[in-house]
Amino acid sequence: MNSAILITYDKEDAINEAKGLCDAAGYQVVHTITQKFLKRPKYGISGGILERLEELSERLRPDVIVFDEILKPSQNYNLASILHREILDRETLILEIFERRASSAESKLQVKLAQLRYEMARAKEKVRLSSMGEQPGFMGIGKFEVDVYYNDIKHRMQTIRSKLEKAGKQRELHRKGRKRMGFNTISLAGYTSAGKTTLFNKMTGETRDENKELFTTLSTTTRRITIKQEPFLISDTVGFISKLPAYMIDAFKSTLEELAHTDVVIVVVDISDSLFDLKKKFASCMRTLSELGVEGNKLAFALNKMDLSKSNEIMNKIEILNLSGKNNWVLVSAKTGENIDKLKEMAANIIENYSLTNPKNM
Ligand SMILES: Nc1nc2c(ncn2[C@@H]2O[C@H](COP(=O)(O)OP(=O)(O)OP(=O)(O)O)[C@@H](O)[C@H]2O)c(=O)[nH]1
Ligand SMILES: [Mg+2]
Repeated sequence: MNSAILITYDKEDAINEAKGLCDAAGYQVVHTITQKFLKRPKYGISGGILERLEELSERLRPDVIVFDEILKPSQNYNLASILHREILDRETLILEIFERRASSAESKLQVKLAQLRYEMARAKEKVRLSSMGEQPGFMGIGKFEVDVYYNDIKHRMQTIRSKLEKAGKQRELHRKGRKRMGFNTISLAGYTSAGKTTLFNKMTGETRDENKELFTTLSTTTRRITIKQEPFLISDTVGFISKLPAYMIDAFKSTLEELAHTDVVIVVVDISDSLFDLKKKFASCMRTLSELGVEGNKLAFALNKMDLSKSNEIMNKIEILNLSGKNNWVLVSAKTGENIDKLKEMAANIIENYSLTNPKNM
C-alpha cells in the first residue's frame, strides 16, 4: 500500500471522511495535519505549516501528499516544488478512487470524462498563466502548445460525450421498454457507505460487492423482485458524498438521471452515524436528489444499521431529521434483515399512492 501525509480540516467528520477517501484510493495515512483554513492563496496552508510539512515529508517519505481541498494548478505546483512529492487534492483523490472502481464500459467513460473536465478546468488557468507570462506548473510550454493541449482535451471530451449520449439513449429505450411492460421501478440512493448494496443484496438475494470503503459501487445493477405478488425492478446506484465535484455529477448524470425516472427512490441513511454526520450527510443527499429533480413524494427512507444503534438515540435522530409523524420511513438492518419486508411493502405502497394521485403517469 502506498503512503500519504494528509492535510485536512480540524473537524472530526472531515478527518474521518478524508481518511476514508485515502483508504479507498489505496493510501495508508502515515501522518495527519489539521487546519482551520486551507484556502490560502499561495500554498493553501501558511508558511509555518509548510515548513513543518517539509520536515515531515523528508522524514516520513510518503508517496503522496493529500490535500483535502481543491487546489489551483499554481498552488499544486508551489507545494510540489517545495515538498518534492506528488500532491493530490480532494478532487484528484476522488477521481483516483472512481478510476480504480470503474468496471463497466459506461462508468469507465464517465470517469474519463470527469478526469478530462478536471484537466480542462486546469488547462484554462494554465492558458491564462502562460498568456500572462507567468507559468508555474507549466514550465517551458508556450502559448501555442497550450492551445493544442486545450483543443486536444476538448476534442477527446466530445468523443466521450457522444459515446455517453448513445449509452444514455440506450438507457432511455430500456426505461421505456420496462414501462411498457408494466414494470414499476425502485432505486436505492444515499451517501456512500450507508449500506445501499448490502440492502440491495438482502432485498434481491444477490451477492454484490459490499465494502467498508467509500464508493464501492459505481455502476448501476438492476434486478427483478416480487412484492405482494407484483414484479418490480430494483437498482443499486453510486453513492453521494459532500462536496462531490460538479463535473462528477455531470459525468455520472445518465446513471443518476435514472433516479428522477424511477417510481420510488429508497434513500438509505446510516442511522448509526453521529448526529453531526447524520445531519450533514442527510442534507447533502436531499440536496443532490432535488438537484436531480427527484420528487419528494417518491421518497422512502430506509434508516439502516439499526442493529448498531440504541433505540432512544434513534428516536431522537428521527425527530431531528424531521421524519417523526411521517409514514415514509422504516428502520431496517441490511445486515440482520430486520424489517426488510416492511421496507418492500412501503415502497410498493408509495408507488400505489403516487399513481392514484398522478394518474397520467400510469
Ligand atoms: N452493522 C451493520 N453494518 C451494515 C449494515 N448495512 C451495511 N453495513 C456495512 O456498511 C458498510 C458499507 O456497506 P455497503 O452496502 O457497501 O454501502 P454502500 O452504500 O453500497 O456504499 P458505496 O457503494 O460505497 O456507496 C459495509 O461494511 C457493510 O457491511 C447494517 O444494517 N448493519
Ligand atoms: Mg454500494
